[in-house]
Order: sequence, then C-alpha cells, then structure tokens
Amino acid sequence: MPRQSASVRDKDGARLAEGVRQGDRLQLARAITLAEREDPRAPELLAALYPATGHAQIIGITGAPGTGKSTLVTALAQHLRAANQSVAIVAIDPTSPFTGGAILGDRVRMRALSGDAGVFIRSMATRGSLGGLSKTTGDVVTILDAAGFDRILVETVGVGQAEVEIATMAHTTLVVEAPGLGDEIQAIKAGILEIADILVVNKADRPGVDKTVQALEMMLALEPGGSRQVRHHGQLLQVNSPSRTHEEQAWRVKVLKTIASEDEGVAELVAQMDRHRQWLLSSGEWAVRERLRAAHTLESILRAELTRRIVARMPTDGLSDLVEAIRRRDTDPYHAAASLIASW
Ligand SMILES: Nc1nc2c(ncn2[C@@H]2O[C@H](COP(=O)(O)OP(=O)(O)OP(=O)(O)O)[C@@H](O)[C@H]2O)c(=O)[nH]1
Ligand SMILES: [Mg+2]
Repeated sequence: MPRQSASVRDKDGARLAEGVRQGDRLQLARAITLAEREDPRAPELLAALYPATGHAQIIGITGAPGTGKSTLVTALAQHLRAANQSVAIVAIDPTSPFTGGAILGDRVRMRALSGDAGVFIRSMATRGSLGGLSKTTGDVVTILDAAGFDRILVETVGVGQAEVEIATMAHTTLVVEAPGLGDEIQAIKAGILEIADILVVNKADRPGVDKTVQALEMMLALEPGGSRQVRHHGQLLQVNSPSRTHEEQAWRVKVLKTIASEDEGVAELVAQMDRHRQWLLSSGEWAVRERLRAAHTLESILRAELTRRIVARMPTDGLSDLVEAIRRRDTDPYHAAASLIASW
C-alpha cells in the first residue's frame, strides 16, 4: 500500500466527518469501526463531530441476560418510528448478535426495522479495549448523535460494572427485570435500582409478575425520593452541580409491566420515556447529566491516552517484566506506577 500523505488523510477524515453528519450509512459504519478499534484517526474524527452533538436522547437499557431487552428495544424502536423519531440502536457485548435476528422473538418485526432508513442498528464488542466500555461506547454514541438520530438506544447486559457505566452516559436508564429468576434479589445486590429512571418488568405474561412488581415497588418506597442518586461510579473528576432538584420536582421511578414480544405495555413505556425527557429539561437535570457525561468522557480520554503514552515509551516486554516484578513482590504497584509517571 502506498503511504498516504497527511493531506490525503485529512481530506479523507473531513469527508468521513461530513458523511457522518449527513447520516450516510456507509460512512457511519466506517466511523464506528474506527472508534471501536481505537484507530489513531478516531480522536480527530470525534473532535470534528463533537460540535454537532447534544441533540439525541440517550437511553440505556440494561438488565440480566435474557430478560427480553433486545425484544423490547425492537418494539420501542417501532413505536418511536411511528412517532417519526429516528432511532439508533447499539447493543454492547451482546451474548448473541443483535442483527442476526435469531434471538428476537419476532423476526418479521426486526426485518421491518432493518429496511427502514430511520433506524440504524449496530452490535459492538468492547471487551479488551483499552478505554473500556464507557469510552468506546461513549465515542459511538457521539458519532450517532452527530449523525442526527433523535433517540439512541444502548442495550447492555447487566452484569457487573456495565450497567452502572451506561447510567453515567445515558439521559434515561431503563432497567429490565423479568418475573421469577430471583431477579429482584439480584437487583438489590447490583445496586441496579439506584441507576433506574424507569423500571420495566418484562415477560408480564409469565407467572409471578405481580410479586416481582410488588417487590420492586417496595424497594423503591424505601429509597429517599424514589429517585436515583448514583451517577458517579468510578469517576475521579468531581464536577460542581447545581443544588439537587427540589423534592416536589423529583422524578418518581415507576415500575411498568410489558410483554415485549406481544407489544403490550410498550406504548406506555414510550410515554414514560418522553415524560422523563421533559422532566430532565424542565428540572435542569439534563444539564447536570450532560456535565457528568462530559467529566466522565474527559476522564476516560485522559486515562486511556496517558496509559497509552506511558506504555508506548516502555521497552518491549517492559510492561510484562514490571508486572512480573509486582507479582514477585520485588516492587509494588504504587511505586511502579509512580516511577513510570515520574520518568515520563
Ligand atoms: N414470554 C415472553 N417472552 C419474551 C418476552 N420478551 C422477550 N421474550 C423472549 O425472551 C427471549 C430473550 O429475549 P431477548 O430479547 O433476546 O433478551 P435479552 O435480554 O436481549 O437477552 P441478552 O441480550 O442475551 O441478555 C427470547 O426468546 C424472546 O422471544 C415477553 O414479554 N414474554
Ligand atoms: Mg439482547
């Protein structure tokens, strides 16, 4: 391959950014791939796109495996399309490929979505990426936001840190539960209630649904204000936020029942998502969440970039040798990190 001159690369980058802003599918897919692979061209592209962002409502959908998140996302997208909203769907580390269609209860419905120019669907893997889930996902959301999608639905499997990270990124977080399975107990363990703006009990056609709804409502009643408090997990940069919204203005987390596979309760869920968006804007919480996301993004970039630079300066095997020295207790991770930073 001939080496590209910088100006050719610049032109190509500008064309890519322009293509994304126009919503060009091919360019959009290319841009996402660059972000996903943490290509050296990605930061420039993202920087060029950033001024065009800030329009989309970012909606996180999380919950235990198999609760029906993908089916629900598909049904939600259909309702949003009917309301003339353009929709981007991102499935993070899906246990099965979202676009394959096989995992969806209703393949016909999925096919209807994939032929629609107002819908963009992408599955992505973030495991093993340097910046981790939040950075790569945030970058992809930035690209989709710049492309002008009204709503961006991000599905993550709720295991471990992933669901908490999505809440840092989303304006609105849906936590999906299903009857039985002891999910209500898991919810407490994972602290998942703290991140939910809307709780969904899907598979409401299954036995035990009312018990699950009751358990969740009881737990919500125990929470002060019933509104989530946790927005800063793992975040180093603390930002000043205006004083918390007044009690009477506080958002009330509701438990909604759905049968995603039958499209039951989905219209109500969309209405609640719209109410949440309205509340975010009228209470000032939209700006609070945007500020947190900005801090989180800045921190992720710093973390990834500083790590990359420090590692790049180390000799081959330098990192493995150092890790091995730490394992042998010849040194400790604190001194090792301090010496790397000092020598940089
Ligand atoms: N009975 C019933 N089944 C449903 C409902 N919603 C989804 N399902 C089925 O549940 C299974 C899992 O659905 P998915 O939408 O793939 O669930 P998911 O949460 O995205 O799964 P992962 O991404 O693997 O975590 C599929 O067989 C769906 O058809 C529902 O409301 N009722
Ligand atoms: Mg899924």
